[in-house]
Amino acid sequence: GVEPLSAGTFLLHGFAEAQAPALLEALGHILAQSPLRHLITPGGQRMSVAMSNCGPLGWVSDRSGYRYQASDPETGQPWPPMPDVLRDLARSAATLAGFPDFAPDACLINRYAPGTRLSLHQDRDERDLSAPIVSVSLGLPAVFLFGGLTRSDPVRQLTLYHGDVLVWGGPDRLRFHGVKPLAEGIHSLLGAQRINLTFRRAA
Ligand code: MD3
Ligand code: FE
Repeated sequence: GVEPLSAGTFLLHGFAEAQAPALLEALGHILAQSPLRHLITPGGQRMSVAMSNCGPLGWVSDRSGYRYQASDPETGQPWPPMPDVLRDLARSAATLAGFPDFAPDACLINRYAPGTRLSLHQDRDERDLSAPIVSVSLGLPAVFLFGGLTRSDPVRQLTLYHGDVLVWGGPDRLRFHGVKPLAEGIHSLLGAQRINLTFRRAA
């Protein structure tokens, strides 16, 4: 079912589970072209999450800032295309959550190994903040931090499991959020890691 967590946030528990093998097969091809890498923040820190992208635009960070761009800075080539199996999953989840017109042009791929964390942040590099973000969790469970519209607001914790899909939009689009350090474990399909896909309308 579609569980509303707040006015603009919907959890679709297990929605991606049946598709996981197909998603992982598609991801293998993407990551062979544009491998996972640890980006550098504008402040000079190496991110603990390893990232890549597919689709017309990809999110990158370096000493000069955060941005979306059409080419992979590691290869100089366009990001790999967004496979239909990924796009269709994101669109059907968005539709169930009340965003039938979602047309993602970027998919950020995040890889967490045990110990990897993502500190509290807002996603505000996208031009059109009226579009939702769709997030797909695969592999080991993670404790997700779900804050408010200012950094100091209280933070709720929510465990995201393999196959869970979250849709964020409307009044929740600019909430602060993050991920606690990933606990050790072995997942039957992914081994000792969690992969999160976030589908965005960047341009
Ligand atoms: C809430 N990723 O890639 S996904 C990110 O699990 C990111 O890898 C996390 O935060 C992860 O930027 C969390 C859930 C998520 C994504 C975007 C959001 C929650 C969000 C944007 C606004 C509010
Ligand atoms: Fe984020």
